[in-house]
Amino acid sequence: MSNRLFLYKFETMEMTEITKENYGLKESAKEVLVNNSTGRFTKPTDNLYPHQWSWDAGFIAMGYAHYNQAAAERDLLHLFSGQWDNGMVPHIVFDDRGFEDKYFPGPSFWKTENAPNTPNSVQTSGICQPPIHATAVRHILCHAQDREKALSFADAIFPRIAAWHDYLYRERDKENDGLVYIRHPWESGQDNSPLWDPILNRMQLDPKIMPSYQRRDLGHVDAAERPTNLDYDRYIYLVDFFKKNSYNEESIRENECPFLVQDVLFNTILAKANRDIGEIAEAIGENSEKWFERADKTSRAIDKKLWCAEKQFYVNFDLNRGTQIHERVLAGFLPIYAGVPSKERTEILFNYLNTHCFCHLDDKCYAAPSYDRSSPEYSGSKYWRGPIWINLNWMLCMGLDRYGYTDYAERIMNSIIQLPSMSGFHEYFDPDTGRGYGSDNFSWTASLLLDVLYTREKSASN
Ligand code: 9WN
Repeated sequence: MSNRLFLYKFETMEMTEITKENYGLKESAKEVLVNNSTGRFTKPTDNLYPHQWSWDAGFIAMGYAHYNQAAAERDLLHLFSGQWDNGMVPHIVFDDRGFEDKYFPGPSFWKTENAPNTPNSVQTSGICQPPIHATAVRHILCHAQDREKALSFADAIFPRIAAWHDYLYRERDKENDGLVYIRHPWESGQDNSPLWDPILNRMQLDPKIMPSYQRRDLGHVDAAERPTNLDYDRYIYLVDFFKKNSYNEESIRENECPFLVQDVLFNTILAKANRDIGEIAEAIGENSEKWFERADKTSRAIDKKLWCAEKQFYVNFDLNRGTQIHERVLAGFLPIYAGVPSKERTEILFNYLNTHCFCHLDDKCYAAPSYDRSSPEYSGSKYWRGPIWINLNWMLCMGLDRYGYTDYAERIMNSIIQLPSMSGFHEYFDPDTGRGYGSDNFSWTASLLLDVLYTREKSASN
């Protein structure tokens, strides 16, 4: 059956047929999570990513929240066991088996144990990822099978999430403008996005000071679907630079870190997470005011400093240059996920989203690609430079729904269900053919699909 026909079939199926078909899909999605679970946490996938990643853990918990609350709580607690004394939640908490032959850079390259602030018994990386965790905890509270248990879990994890957000505002918002910075493309979660090209291209690396290293990712996935070697050199140079600065935020800044960016998506996720931790605070009888104030401050700053009047789009800000970075990536729409823009501004964004540059409803397209298709640098198979990512589309869907673009949100939800059922639980998908790329059996593809299926079922039965 051709992809287009499958899409048509899906859209015209009766609810009962969808439910029947979904049963098998749900079981397959759960199986992906079972197979990726180590018993202590759920890894993103086998081989390519054998450790625990920070924002993955949040997205994975969103699916578990509906049927396996214990696993959702266990995963988040495991992630926070790697939290640093200064509050930072590292982007990787390493499996203690090391797996240096599977993943690079592993613990022996990061050597964070030599830095102050790091946990004693857990090995971690020395950078972070978008703070989706409060949102995941709120999700657990909303869908809890055991409400009492969820409340005591929220109570236990609340101070840790509070310390995490405090870290971001204390260490990463040096201009006190409500926007926190990231200092490595990996911190954005969108590693080789065209967003970073102008900065990475400025980095002239001296081969004499480059550490030698061996990539492991290319042993698992085709090089054409991964970042280039030049990208990797820059990623590794930055890690080495942080290590030489003992992972001390002040000296990283003072020694002229070449990469300091106020990123739209990171700050959007933070704004939403502040609102969510505020709601968690209310549920457990803590003061919520500070969190709602921070949510407002960051939202206002995104809307002001990261809005480009000329392009009519949200864009990143390069702190080293003091200029905006004008790239048309899907993340530029996502402030709608945190309720940042006005209705008028959202209409402008929607009119651009609903074109062939991203995904036009009349095109019967799949979900929205990560990069404007009309850009010369666009590629449907190259990681964060075009393919559909399920997590970005899941956030887009929440945002569209929030502003009343329900037909479009529905279309995206259908694709979140359809793409894995058609092509497997891949890491990313070609926007034109729906073909899966990157690793297979990818956890957040499975867990966010589960979230969509369970949410639909609940709303159908209400
Ligand atoms: C580097 C685990 C992670 C995701 C990121 C994705 C990819 C790592 C890598 O995999 O990044 O952190 O080695 O390529 O870009 O979003 O969290 O799934």
